[in-house]
Amino acid sequence: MMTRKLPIIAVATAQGKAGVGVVRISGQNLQPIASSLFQKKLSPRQANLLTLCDEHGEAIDQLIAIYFAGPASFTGEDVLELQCHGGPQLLELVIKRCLELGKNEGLVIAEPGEFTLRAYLNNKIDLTQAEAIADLIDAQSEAAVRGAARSLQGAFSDDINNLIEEITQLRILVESTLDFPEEEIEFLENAQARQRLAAVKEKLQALRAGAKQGKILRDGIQLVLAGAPNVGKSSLLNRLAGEEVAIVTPIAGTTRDRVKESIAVDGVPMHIIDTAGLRETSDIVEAKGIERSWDAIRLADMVIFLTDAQVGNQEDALKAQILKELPPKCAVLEVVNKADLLPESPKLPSDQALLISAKTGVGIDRLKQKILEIVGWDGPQEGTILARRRHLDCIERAAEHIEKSEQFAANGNNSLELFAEELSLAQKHLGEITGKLLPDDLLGKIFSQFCIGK
Ligand SMILES: Nc1nc2c(ncn2[C@@H]2O[C@H](COP(=O)(O)OP(=O)(O)OP(=O)(O)O)[C@@H](O)[C@H]2O)c(=O)[nH]1
Ligand SMILES: [Mg+2]
Repeated sequence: MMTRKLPIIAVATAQGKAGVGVVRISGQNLQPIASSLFQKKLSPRQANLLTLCDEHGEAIDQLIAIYFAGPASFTGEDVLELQCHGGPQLLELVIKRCLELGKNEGLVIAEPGEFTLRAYLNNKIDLTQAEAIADLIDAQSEAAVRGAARSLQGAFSDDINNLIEEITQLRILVESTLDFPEEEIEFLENAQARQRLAAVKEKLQALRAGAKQGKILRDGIQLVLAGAPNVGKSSLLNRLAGEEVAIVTPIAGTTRDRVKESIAVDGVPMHIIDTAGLRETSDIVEAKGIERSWDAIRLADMVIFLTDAQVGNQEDALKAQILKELPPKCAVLEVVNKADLLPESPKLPSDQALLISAKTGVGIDRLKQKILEIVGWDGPQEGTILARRRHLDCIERAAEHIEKSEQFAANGNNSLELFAEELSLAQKHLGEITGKLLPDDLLGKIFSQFCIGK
């Protein structure tokens, strides 16, 4: 997929019925295909009302065709956009007819993300912008849309490129000094190398903080509700979701399978998983469910350990067991439920613990805010950019090399080569974000996550 040059075709609009459905073709020279489709040469950037006919000359659809001559197009190649009527069967016929008429030119169905991949390979967009297109389409909240749109406009790439440029300047300085060992220190002092390095470090930290927020906004939080049977996990899920998604009964062991529901709090997606109550059981079905509870706990970003206020703090063994299974960096929040059943507030198991009632809704808003606080969400902010784990990893690796380079810079003589080397490694990791220095296999992985037609 990575290097094929054949013209490609796909439906660009969503599956299902709609007023309009767009079929898109991209290739190095599409005039021959356009001519066989419509028996005329299409002028670029003009809306042409045309009829596409089958092999017997019967109309398949009347449509609007727009020809974008490369490189002034989305992919950088020639692009032919057919705005058809939006029926799934009709669009399939249009595609079939185009494939027949484009056979000589080698027209094939596009792979997922192939249009965007071509835009990237033809330098129309960089990798963060390509990712932003996927994120913009997947965005589930207004904040996520705005964050992805900012990335697509190039805000994130600009920050990265500015930082790379500053590191490059510093590298040039250090590497040119290497040729004059006797003047090393003085030269670097005069050029304020250390101050410049400190400035780079500061910007990198700001970038990391921003990317962390962006990642929360994009990926959201995997929140697992865990605890003994009957404490009210399913009731809490229903309360958070605002609808009856899980079955609630007074019988312990009601929930067998995981129940998932996503909500947005403050624009942040929360993917909540209600699990089977944890206990020893001889029931085979329940035991399977409990196994799944543990699986969910092992993949969580945060676990809400729910207890029943009437039972008191008798769940220490279970809590210890959960703490043992948690993935690194996963937080646990202790929440005591059924507050409505007690005449006064009970003593909570810890300072962080919260008291709620899934039944009456008391404490639920506080709980939502607490979850956001624990994952480090600073609230919707001007300029937040949607970011991915991949970006954060690259930024963190770059930061490590900048820290090392700082140490070498402080050592002065004899360390300058290492100083330069660390700078170059930091630069390499930043370059991976925008895709300037990215291995092909990783590129394939990123684009294969797109759907067809993008
Ligand atoms: N009074 C009161 N009852 C509650 C509250 N939350 C849940 N309950 C009741 O407690 C019982 C168990 O609730 P569930 O939500 O099914 O508990 P669970 O933790 O999902 O139980 P399992 O699925 O068996 O593990 C039901 O009768 C609920 O109505 C609450 O805040 N107050
Ligand atoms: Mg339940």
